[in-house]
Amino acid sequence: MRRSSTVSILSSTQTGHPPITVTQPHLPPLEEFLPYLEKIWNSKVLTNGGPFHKQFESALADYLGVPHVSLFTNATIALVTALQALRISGEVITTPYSFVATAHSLLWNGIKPVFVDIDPHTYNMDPQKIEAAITPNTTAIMPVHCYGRPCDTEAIQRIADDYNLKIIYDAAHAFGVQHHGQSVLNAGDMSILSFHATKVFNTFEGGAIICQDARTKQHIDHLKNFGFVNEVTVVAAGINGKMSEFNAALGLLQLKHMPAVLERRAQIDAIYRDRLGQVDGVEVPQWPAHDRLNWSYFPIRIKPHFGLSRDELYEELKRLGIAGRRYFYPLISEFPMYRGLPSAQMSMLPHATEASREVICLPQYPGLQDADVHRVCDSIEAAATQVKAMPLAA
Ligand code: T4K
Repeated sequence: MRRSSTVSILSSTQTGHPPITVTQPHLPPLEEFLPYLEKIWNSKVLTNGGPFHKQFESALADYLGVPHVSLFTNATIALVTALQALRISGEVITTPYSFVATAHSLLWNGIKPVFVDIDPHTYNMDPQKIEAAITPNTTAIMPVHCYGRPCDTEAIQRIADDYNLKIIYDAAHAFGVQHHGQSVLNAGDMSILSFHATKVFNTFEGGAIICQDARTKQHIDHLKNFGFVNEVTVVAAGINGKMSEFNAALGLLQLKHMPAVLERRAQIDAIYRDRLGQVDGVEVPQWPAHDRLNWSYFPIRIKPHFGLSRDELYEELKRLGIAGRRYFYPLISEFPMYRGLPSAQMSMLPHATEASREVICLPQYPGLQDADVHRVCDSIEAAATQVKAMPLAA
């Protein structure tokens, strides 16, 4: 039985607190970046594989523990290019519980996405659902390490080996994540990172493809530069996916700040977990103990006995000046360009559908103060307490 109305608490202007956004980019002190800018201004090398691009590529490979990195202008163009590099066609098995760029990269290559359901606890593609979705047209699997939590890479690799399929991981959320002691970015044939402003590690806009051999990297590097090999030779119908010197210089500097950024994110995660783990009807994420995570998101699940629906809580927090985000609602499979696909039917995707109706990601970024985190927790607790004190509707 439902309560008679939703709670109505004070708005953020009434509470006198500044609004809290779901995320905020980490930026190094401006004075630390100025010497990098001076070098760019003096050299006038702005793009096309300049010195910062080279340095950042190599520093990033070391930092991440991967053999080869190709920098890109963003993750979406990197996903599109990775599919080109591996000459993927036909059908690709993927998840509906992600940002639209995952599936859009398939459509941009004329590939048919085939959605399979997620594991309700990890939010990642359920490997047990993959085999049944394979047809003679299947050429690859595109899983997502959702919220930075590693997929079951071993199970996915076994299936790919059995059916001779490629694996391209959308690792947009998985910067720096380690699975069983090594970079999760080394799983599969390629992994794609995003350095967008809203990500754990940002270069304003940016992205990268991680691959395992030098020849493949060279091919990717040709593809991201229109297919040019030299001044007069074009070997493929490539695209312009290059990262500029500005973004590469910023990335180089941002790497130095990553230990502090990750430490702060872990602290915020611990406060949320401690406080909200006690709230009836709220499920906090159970991160795997054997993996090193990046605490990129804090997704909580609002169960029916919380008293408010996820959307009611989302609106209530918004009124209080706290921006949670419903990543990932709607599902990719609900958008008009996908919903006609047989694999997009909700009855085939019960766990993804339920998660998209119950999950809200709470503010999580290194600039968030402890008091802000407690304010978010207080607001969630107060909403639950107040709604439970209300009379039941007849
Ligand atoms: N694959 C996956 C699994 C992805 O999640 C993404 C991107 C991609 C691929 C594609 O990567 P890129 O091609 O973008 O490299 C954001 C991002 O735009 C998007 O990059 C991200 N996933 C997605 C999950 O989230 P919104 O709609 O949340 O962005 P927005 O503009 O509403 O920003 C959220 C909050 O962040 C703002 O309220 C304030 C703060 N913010 C944002 C920006 C852009 C800032 O403080 N400064 C900023 O510059 O999409």
